[in-house]
Amino acid sequence: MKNRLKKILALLLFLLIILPVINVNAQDNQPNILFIFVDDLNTELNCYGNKTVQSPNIDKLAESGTIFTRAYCQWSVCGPSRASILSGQMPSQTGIRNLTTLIRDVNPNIVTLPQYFKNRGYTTAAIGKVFDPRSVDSGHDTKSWSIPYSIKYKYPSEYGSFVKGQYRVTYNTATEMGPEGVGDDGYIDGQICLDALTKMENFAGNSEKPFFLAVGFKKPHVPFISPRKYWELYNRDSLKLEPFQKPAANSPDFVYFKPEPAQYDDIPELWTYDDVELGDDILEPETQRKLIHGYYACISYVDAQVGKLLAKLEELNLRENTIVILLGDHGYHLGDHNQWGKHTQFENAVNAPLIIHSPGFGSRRCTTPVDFIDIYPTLTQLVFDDQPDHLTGKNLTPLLKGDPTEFQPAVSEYRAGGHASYSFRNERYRMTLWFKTSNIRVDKVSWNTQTVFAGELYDYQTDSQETENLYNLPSSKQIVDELLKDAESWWTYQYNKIHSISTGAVIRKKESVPFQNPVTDYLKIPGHLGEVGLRIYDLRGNLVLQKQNQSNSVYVGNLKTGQYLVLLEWEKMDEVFDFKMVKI
Ligand SMILES: [Ca+2]
Repeated sequence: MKNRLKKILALLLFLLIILPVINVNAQDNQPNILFIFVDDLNTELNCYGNKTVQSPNIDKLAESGTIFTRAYCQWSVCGPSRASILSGQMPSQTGIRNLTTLIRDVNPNIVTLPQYFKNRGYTTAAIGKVFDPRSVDSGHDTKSWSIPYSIKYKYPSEYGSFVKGQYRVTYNTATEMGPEGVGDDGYIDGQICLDALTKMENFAGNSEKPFFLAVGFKKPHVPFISPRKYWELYNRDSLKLEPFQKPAANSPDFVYFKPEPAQYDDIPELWTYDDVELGDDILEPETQRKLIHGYYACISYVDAQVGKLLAKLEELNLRENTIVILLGDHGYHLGDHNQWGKHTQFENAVNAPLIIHSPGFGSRRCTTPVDFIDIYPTLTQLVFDDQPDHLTGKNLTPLLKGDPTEFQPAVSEYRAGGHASYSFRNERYRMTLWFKTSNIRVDKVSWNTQTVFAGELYDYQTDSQETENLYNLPSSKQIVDELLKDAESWWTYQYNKIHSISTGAVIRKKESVPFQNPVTDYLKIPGHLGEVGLRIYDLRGNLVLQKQNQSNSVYVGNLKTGQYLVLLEWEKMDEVFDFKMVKI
């Protein structure tokens, strides 16, 4: 009897050890994954309704799959958004809320989406910008890829001196139309595409393993430079400008961001962080049209590369066994609210394209708000019928099938002005909450409305341009209360889930800032910090100076003699440092 029990136990143990291995090596015609990331691509695509933009290849992909019109990133900046998408977790959970923290420094045991597929026998490879390189090791998160990452490209020698440094003729301009005769392969995205085509051919020739190929195109990220022929698709004079170019009425001023193209020599500095007030001016219409023209040309350039990838799938007879996903990493403002760039919680910064083509699922248009963290559990569901426990997103396969499904609002995080922010988007409204400090985060504290510092509410049914913040109006109370209930339910789910998941040792770097006291004309900031956000308040709590600073001293000579509170926030830190300054 004892022996029999031993044998059964041994068999069970054997099965426990062997079964996962068998499962891992299962080769029952699992689909390939082609994961296409497009940097800073917003929904200004033909298939999303902008009939001026020429995006025929992305449109064709959209026609063959599900196009999500309300898909939202979880943080409207490359690094945090990509880390969140590729780990299936909110930025507060990944620990990537800036552009300097390495994901495995704070989350060593994380299993990324490509790593999940690699662990189950897939060949995984990344080309171009998949993770933000500032969030991962030099191998582009080495653990994620079965094929080592490389970014060395050879540009055609006949392009001559043009191909140097930035692959452009002029230096530090926001836009550039390529010279005559320079083709797609004269720019990085053309090279990325060629690399992808070669890899696809290699994968097809070695067909015993399915592949997960992530291709990250770098345009339409600034600067807007692309081959000439894509510029020639557009008539600049007829390009439409954003109709609403002011801050929303009753919105806090810290929710806006310095326009991104202002870093280039050909774009005037209309507003800076030196003023507390927002810039009153908007860019000249010709400058706006130049930027929009450049952005559209870059979209068409990337679209052409997407077309080559899809044509290669057809040619290799892989189309019917490959799930194709195309997405932006966040949206992009093209002048609305006098914003050019991302870094906000407004619709145009957090809404981005998401198209999923899964063979056999047909084609449809989905208006349900979804999160980018839903992509990971959707892919694991589609391929392995699995919902890994460490993920906090939703499985979207019911939406791919067209089944009516009720979801909670989509949620985007952000941080500005020293305030953590969560924005909740349902089919009609967006409610954005700004909390008292940057430490009020879903991974740290349980839900408490007492910690809300400021709120925004936009009703897209009556105000698609977000011209007026309705949050504090008495007439909004009922809808705000309803949205707060949804927010509480989402927060509580996330908080409990994050606290039930063991993610291994979490290392958080801490540094201290010495006191600066007293100060005459210049306030010194420790130089090693890199870029810091600095805000100075008087003792009545009025903001008197705000600056985004890359040097180690800030001019405070214009401030009156007296005592001030200084808040310093820098990329490495999730916390804000505060100290007193006495101006003498
Ligand atoms: Ca980006």
